[in-house]
Amino acid sequence: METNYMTLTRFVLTEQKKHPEATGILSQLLNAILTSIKAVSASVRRAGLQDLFGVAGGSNVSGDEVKKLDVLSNDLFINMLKSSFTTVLLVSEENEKAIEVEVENQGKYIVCFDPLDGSSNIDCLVSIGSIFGIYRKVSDGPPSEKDAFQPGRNMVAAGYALYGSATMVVLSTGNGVNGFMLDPSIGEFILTEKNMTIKPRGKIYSLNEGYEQYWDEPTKAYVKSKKFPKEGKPYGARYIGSMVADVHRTICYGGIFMYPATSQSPKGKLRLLYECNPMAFIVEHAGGLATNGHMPILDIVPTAIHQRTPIFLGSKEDVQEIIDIYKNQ
Ligand code: P6P
Repeated sequence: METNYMTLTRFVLTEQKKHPEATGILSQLLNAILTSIKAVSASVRRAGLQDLFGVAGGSNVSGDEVKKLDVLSNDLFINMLKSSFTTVLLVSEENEKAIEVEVENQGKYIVCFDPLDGSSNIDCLVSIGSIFGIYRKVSDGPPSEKDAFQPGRNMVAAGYALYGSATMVVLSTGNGVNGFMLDPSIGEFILTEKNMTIKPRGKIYSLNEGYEQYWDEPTKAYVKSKKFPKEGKPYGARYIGSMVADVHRTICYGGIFMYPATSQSPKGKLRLLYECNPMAFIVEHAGGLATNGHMPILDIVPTAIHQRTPIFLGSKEDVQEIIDIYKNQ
């Protein structure tokens, strides 16, 4: 039996000790997020037995059907974040408006999150996930959604939970990327993937091929070059249709994940604040790149909390290729 666990909590506290000015509030906030993730994980794993599948009725701002697990996950994140006394504003995919935390509960952090991403995959047991990004409030006075209009590069931390064959949290507080596997026997996330890095080039491209007729020209040219390379073997194609699973595979194996602009969705489908920014933060800190084709995702200044962006992320050399195609178009 292990007697010296490197739990996520201990890891974050150890990191915090390196910064004398740290107040420990971020650790308190991350613990609230971890508690939400543990509860979501438990619910995801018993959904079928507890009749949590199925449509809860209504739809969220993305127009997706809202499933019971979505609602439960969103309530968990909101309640745990508000009651951690560390947050002042919350932006959730499930809530049309930003949530201003009650004055008596306010702290200094803003959290943008997708409590359960990939929900269309819930009923067929494909891996789904939670995604979050954390900022400091930089303005004076009462909070408003404008406090969330910060470029992703301002984030102090970002992470995702993957509810797959195991439950894993991948986290960056700005100093590398680390992976923690949930050990259900002790209810703790244990460090299992230290200093995760993306190889400079992979052999996999990932996007929804069904929309080929709608892709913009750079995406068409890039994908064609992966299928019919001038030399060497073609890349393999992998697409799960659950962003957290597709991005996690890209970090682990290398290659590129894409959700480009299409004629049907000129801004792409994925949301900047709580899907693309956190994933871009993690991928960059793992040595990869994340772009909208023209500029780094993390440099985009938001103007709306649910705005979408095209995204290409993954291995540096793979992503640079499509950046160059956009540059030369
Ligand atoms: P499409 C899932 O609904 C999601 O929001 C992301 O997790 C995923 O990457 C994307 O949409 C899949 O979209 O259009 O390929 O089904």
